[in-house]
Amino acid sequence: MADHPVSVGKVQEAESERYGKLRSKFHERFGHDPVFYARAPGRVNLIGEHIDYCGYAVLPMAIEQDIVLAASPNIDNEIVLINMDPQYTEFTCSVENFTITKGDPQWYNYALCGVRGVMEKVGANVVKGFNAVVEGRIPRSAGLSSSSALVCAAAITMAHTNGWKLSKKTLSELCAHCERYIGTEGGGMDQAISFMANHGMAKLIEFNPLRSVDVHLPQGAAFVVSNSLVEHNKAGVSDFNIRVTECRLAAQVLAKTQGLPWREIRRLVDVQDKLEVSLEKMVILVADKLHEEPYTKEEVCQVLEVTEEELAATSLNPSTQELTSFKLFQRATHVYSEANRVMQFKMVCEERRPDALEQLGRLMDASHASCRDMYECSHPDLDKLVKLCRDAGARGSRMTGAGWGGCCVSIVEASRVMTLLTKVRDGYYSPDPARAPHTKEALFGTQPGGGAAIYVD
Ligand code: ADP
Ligand code: NG1
Ligand code: MG
Repeated sequence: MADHPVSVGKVQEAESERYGKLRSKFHERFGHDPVFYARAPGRVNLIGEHIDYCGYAVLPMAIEQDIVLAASPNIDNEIVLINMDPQYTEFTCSVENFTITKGDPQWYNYALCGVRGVMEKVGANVVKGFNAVVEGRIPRSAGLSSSSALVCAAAITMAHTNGWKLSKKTLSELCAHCERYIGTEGGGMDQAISFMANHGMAKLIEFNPLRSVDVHLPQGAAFVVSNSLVEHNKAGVSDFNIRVTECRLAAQVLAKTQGLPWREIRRLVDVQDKLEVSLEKMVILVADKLHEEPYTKEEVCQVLEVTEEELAATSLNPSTQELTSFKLFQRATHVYSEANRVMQFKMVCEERRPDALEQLGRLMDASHASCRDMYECSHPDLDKLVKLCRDAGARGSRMTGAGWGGCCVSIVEASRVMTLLTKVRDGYYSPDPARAPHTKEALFGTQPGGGAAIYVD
């Protein structure tokens, strides 16, 4: 499946009203109907947070909410992007000559990342541009991957415009690579699930080489997403890249303590691969070799026997050059223990044990605690929401996505979804006039959805 190109099908009956509105908007702006629609879904990560960029497997599922581009090739060699949401201004550039400014998370830059990624992959000299109307239904900056959905939808728009047939695997890899042009050093989970998702199935996504395995969730399990409504724009602030850097330094310092050639080590998985020991042993090794006190830059340089200039070149990224303090023990403990929880989650799903929901819930709770305490990527409102979901009957609850705000995902018996939704609505949204109007988009039950596709009328 992963090696197939994205499917091309007819606009589905249930979607005809939404696509009809997109068609009208397109017609109004460009004077003719769109030729096709490119759709890419968001995702909810069930478990495996902040470990994809350390080389470890993650376990997300696609959600129904998506980004759709209504598009047609144009003859002006331009990319013209308009958005159904008036807060996003129209953007036009030449397809042959455009720049993406790092650290400038203007909405159209995400689309340009996808366009650039496909062009680089194909390396064609003559390319066609496109006109597009964009409509997104994924809550933004909330950990459900609206950014990657936009990158992926734009990438397949560019590929379809030019008749380039690329496999889902190639698209996943190139989109993971090109979304980094926005300045964040993400790991590739979001783009992979957006392309590789199948209806009704979560996926274990593994990296190097990229591959995905279906995970059948237990009968009667349902998932509820609730948005804390605290927005965290990942490309606009440096928390995310700071964590990526801390993980790289933790891997290099740990490698040095083990007499490994640390300059060859980029990710925490590299240390485990070289030592050939279990994840449990890696957690013990971290506790033994790294200290809880944050490392200063001087100490890291001392351990690695490098100057600050060398450290900047080998281990830091542009947004972390000025950092002076690094929590290596905490970040590495989170990553190795979280990677272990992902494998346990998959095993519980495969074993089909009668207490599967309870076990999965426990793993999700432990994941949240680790994100909150060791990785420090939660937010007080998100912690409140996670607790509320647990008290409202969830078997387990955790923050999902990059964090520092955004959504929480809960596992619950399908028969208890309504009760959970009601209690969370009454406890988190209704009492707060700023939250109440957003309840409908912020709080919803979800099932695993399908992956990116092209549609025609
Ligand atoms: P997440 O991927 O968790 O939703 P990010 O901070 O990575 O959060 O990306 C959010 C950014 O993606 C927004 O600030 C915006 O630039 C872009 N984006 C998301 N949805 C849309 C949309 N419907 N239209 C335009 N831009 C969007
Ligand atoms: P979100 O929450 O969608 O911004 C980010 C990264 C993922 C992963 C998660 C944390 C990108 C595009 N996405 O997702 O790769 O690291 O955080 O698990 O950078
Ligand atoms: Mg994102």
